[in-house]
Amino acid sequence: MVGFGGAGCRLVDLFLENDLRSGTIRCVNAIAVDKNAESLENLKTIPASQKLYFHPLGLTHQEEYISTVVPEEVISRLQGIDPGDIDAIVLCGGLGGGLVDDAARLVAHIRSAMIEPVFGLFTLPCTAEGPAASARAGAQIRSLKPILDGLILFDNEFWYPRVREKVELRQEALSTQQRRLAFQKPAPLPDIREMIYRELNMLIVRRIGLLFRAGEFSEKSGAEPAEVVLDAGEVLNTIRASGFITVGYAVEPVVQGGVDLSPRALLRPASVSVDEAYKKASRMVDLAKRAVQEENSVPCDPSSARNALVLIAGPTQEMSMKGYMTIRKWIDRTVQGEVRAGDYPVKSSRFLAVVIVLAGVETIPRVEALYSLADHPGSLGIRPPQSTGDETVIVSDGAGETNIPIPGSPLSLEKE
Ligand SMILES: Nc1nc2c(ncn2[C@@H]2O[C@H](COP(=O)(O)OP(=O)(O)OP(=O)(O)O)[C@@H](O)[C@H]2O)c(=O)[nH]1
Ligand SMILES: [Mg+2]
Repeated sequence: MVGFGGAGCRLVDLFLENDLRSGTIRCVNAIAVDKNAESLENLKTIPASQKLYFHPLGLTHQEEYISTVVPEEVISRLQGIDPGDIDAIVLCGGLGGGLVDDAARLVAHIRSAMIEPVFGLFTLPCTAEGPAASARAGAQIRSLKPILDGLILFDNEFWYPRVREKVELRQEALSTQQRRLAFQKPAPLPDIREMIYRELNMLIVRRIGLLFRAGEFSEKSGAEPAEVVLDAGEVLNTIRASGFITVGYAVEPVVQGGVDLSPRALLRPASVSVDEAYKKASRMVDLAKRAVQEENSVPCDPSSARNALVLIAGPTQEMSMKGYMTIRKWIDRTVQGEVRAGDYPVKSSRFLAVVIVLAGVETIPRVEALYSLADHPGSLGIRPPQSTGDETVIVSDGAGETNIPIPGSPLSLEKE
């Protein structure tokens, strides 16, 4: 994974942290690219050798940002990884931010140097960040979508209100606790913006990290065997369709141990266990519906998707074959192309999760709104792009001079 800018770097750092914590098999290699030294410094998990700092040129406004990122440096890090270990390269970033333009530029370089598929994982900005950020995001999607093997989107705007409520409650609880311990010097409360970003990032990592691991586990031994195996190749083939990729994820706690061996349970008539089987099946179906309809990374109409991938994760005894078949049938009828499905048994888990990836989604209402801002910048007081994207600037990076193109879509607002 290659993170660009504040959002992208925080995301890949969390992906790596999650990967290191989740067991013995490593699925993620992370590289962070930024022009903000402090932001890079704050990353906790990515080793210093994988943090690439590119000096900004000292310009103040977003629209004047001129890239100094040297693609060859990123590529040499990627080429340092054993090629057999790379299933795909995933570029991460926050749409609307400056560094995403560098991600787009890097793709062409990767294509000429490497053969692995290149995916994007990008966040959509909140409306409150202003029309300029939205317009920039729209223009960036337009430039990224055609050059990637797949573009996974996560809508900050959709998830922000839910996360904010949770974070505010936690903040409130913390300050109440501090008031109670009034005799102690209060520790500074964590920054609410940072907490919200961290929560949003956790939502992203939980969804997508599971997919990475499902593919890896079935290939390499050591895990509980899956009933229906998904491998990394299958995951990639399904999501490698033109159009966008969304990832729905719903989770529910389950009773650990699963089987109830109490005397009362053993004396129960057989119809009770039929009832339990029904409950397990309908719990899985409900989770699947929630994943698509309420907890998708970006809301969209599932029938506009080309392919889909269904993954059930959790303790095997909490899964239901009937539930699995029902979900499969529903998704089969909903999408137009291929559906792949599998399970990822995690014996020790206290949760059952359903992940539904929709790929090749052609229209997403939120993206259409961003496009229309990018296409009609004049109506919002946004200056139209002044650069054709073909211009270059010569930058000296110590090792010599590099010819660097000026970002292609420098939309700017008179007043942000
Ligand atoms: N989910 C999530 N979104 C973020 C995070 N940080 C920023 N964003 C979003 O991403 C957009 C781009 O922000 P950054 O990634 O900080 O921007 P940048 O690429 O570093 O570019 P500059 O603005 O030039 O510093 C913001 O407008 C937010 O919408 C994060 O940690 N998580
Ligand atoms: Mg930044």
